[in-house]
Amino acid sequence: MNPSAPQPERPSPSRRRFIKHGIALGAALVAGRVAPAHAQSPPVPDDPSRVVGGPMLPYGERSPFEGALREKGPPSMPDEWGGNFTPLGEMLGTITPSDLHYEVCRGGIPTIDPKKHRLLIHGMVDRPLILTIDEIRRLPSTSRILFLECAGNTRTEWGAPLAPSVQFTHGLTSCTEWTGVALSLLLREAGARKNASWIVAEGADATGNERSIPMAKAMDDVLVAYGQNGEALRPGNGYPLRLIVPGWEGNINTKWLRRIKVVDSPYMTRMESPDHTSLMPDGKARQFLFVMEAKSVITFPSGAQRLPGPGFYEIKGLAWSGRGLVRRVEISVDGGKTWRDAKLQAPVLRFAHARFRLDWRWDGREAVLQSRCTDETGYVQPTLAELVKVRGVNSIYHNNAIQSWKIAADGSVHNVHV
Ligand SMILES: Nc1nc2c(c(=O)[nH]1)N[C@H]1C(S)=C(S)[C@@H](COP(=O)(O)O)O[C@H]1N2
Ligand SMILES: [Mo]
Repeated sequence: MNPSAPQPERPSPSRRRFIKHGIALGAALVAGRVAPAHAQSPPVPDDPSRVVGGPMLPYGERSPFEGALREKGPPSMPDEWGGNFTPLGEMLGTITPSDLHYEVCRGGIPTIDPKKHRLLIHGMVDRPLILTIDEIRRLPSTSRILFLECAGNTRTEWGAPLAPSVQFTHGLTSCTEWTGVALSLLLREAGARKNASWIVAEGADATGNERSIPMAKAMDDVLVAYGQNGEALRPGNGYPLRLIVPGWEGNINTKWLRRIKVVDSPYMTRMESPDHTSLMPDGKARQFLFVMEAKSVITFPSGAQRLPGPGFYEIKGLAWSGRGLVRRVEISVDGGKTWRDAKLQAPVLRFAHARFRLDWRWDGREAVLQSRCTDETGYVQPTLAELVKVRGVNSIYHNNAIQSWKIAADGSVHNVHV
């Protein structure tokens, strides 16, 4: 379109949308009026089109103006709670860039030469296998976009609100495309025996991170992954080989995978006894929780962010379920009294982060924002009070409660429990 030509009177599709929703686009531009396109001239002083730019790089880097970083957590969070949290408040779509994927590396990040690395499959099998990375990559492979979530995600929030931002309340989940070989193919190749009912996976790092996995899941959709977002796994995420167990707690996704033993009972390893058990109010502990239940969180506006003033905002967030599809996300701006359906961005994928959005006009008064997710099984994300009623406050793991963000009159956003 010729920018100097008179603009047609008909409103643009986006303008029509705002009118339909009763929100004038002008209200969104809280910083002041913007001249129509035909009255603007290109900014001159910094115009990068007038100077020769830098070189093209063999391996890219982001703009020096971008600064989103993983972080290990504020001083209010004990160090041993571990983890390098994804800055969820700064993530834009559904895919987490590999370099910002959260990390939990309990024994540090090992340096593994893929030429020397082997995967051993043994135990109750007819043909024990020792495979190189090259041999695994030669096998029929598949790619899937899947979320990963540490069972300890949101563990700060059982009592008083502890974490200041969505990075630290929810940043132990990320979503990337994983590429690998179906574990079922390797188990068939090894000739896993009929009476074998579990496998035990072991990593090559200092912790080993041994975990028992029921054979039914191992034969269903587990991946032995070597790829992440189109290239090899990042070292912190398991290079050169890891398990990806769709929808199940992060810990069972053994990184730096070196051994799979086919067995007939769970091995009660340290990581599944006592760790990754949840202490219930009656003094008993739940074990082998596995599935990450439906959960959602508003990433904008969220804790530690600030709204510059009243006006239009798009509420944005992420929802996921370890039981498959997210069906519905509702949003409340009055602390849970009334709810409106958010738009779910297509395509919504099984076991992946779904991006939800809702147009909103902030009137400048105090507001409490919440999101509530329903998955394909009909399960509805609980309030914290509902969760605590059943689980008490000593569960540590698997806190999927509704998160509340309070917007103060000055536009500052705070983590609150209502
Ligand atoms: N070998 C090994 N596997 C491991 C871990 C580990 O420390 N060592 N951490 C586990 C935990 S607790 C989680 S939440 C996930 C995290 O995967 P990520 O670091 O790729 O996000 O890996 C799991 N697999
Ligand atoms: Mo974890």
